[in-house]
Amino acid sequence: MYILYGGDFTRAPLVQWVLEEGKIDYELRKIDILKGEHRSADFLAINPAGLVPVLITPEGDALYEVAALMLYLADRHQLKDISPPLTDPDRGLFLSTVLHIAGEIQPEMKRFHFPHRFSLRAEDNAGVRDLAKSLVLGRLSVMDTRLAKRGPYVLGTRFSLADFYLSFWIAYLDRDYVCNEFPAIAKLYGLVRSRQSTIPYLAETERMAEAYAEMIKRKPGGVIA
Ligand SMILES: N[C@@H](CCC(=O)N[C@@H](CS)C(=O)NCC(=O)O)C(=O)O
Repeated sequence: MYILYGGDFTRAPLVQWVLEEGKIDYELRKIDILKGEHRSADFLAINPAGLVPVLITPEGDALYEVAALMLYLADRHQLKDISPPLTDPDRGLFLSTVLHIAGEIQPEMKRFHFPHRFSLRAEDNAGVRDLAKSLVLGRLSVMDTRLAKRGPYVLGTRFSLADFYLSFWIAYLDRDYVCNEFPAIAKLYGLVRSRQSTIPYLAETERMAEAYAEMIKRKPGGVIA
């Protein structure tokens, strides 16, 4: 049995969705990052990096990095419907996209949501946020061009967890703007949003994103220190 440490305003739903897709037994333990529970001694004993999500494997290893958790579960449980297996020709494009989201989009999303951590002066927060957003939009523009040629999903006609991963961050950025600017991404988002298994997750992510945007407006100096 797995244990997933997650909670509201985190990327843990990405892992939870993979667990559900695979009908894998797990227990969800909620960490309230708004209350700083990810910095409590109890949680730091589990993940000294103080980051959520964390997946405890049946063997007792504590794993983190959301992309690694999704790939690990998909490989270990052979979830071929959402992840091309090791020798599948689509594996390259799949990994390239998943790692691009992890390495190039997620860090900018961190700046977008926590601009105060990347600016020396409070008056620069808005600029850090805007710059992070424009860098993500640049990445999405490249993705949009590729999807327009070979879509509607990242792997053409084949849905995979890469599509859900991308949609999750679009929901957390500014989905109306993104969907207006980028028609191929809008099509992908619409398709993912209409899948039975992803509807509740994306609808909840949209609600979380809206709630977080409101909190940032009220606390521009940082929702979480
Ligand atoms: N690279 C890590 C980053 C994890 C991460 O930043 N998680 C957020 C929640 S989505 C977090 O723990 N934030 C608390 C903080 O940064 O203080 C991953 O992708 O899993």
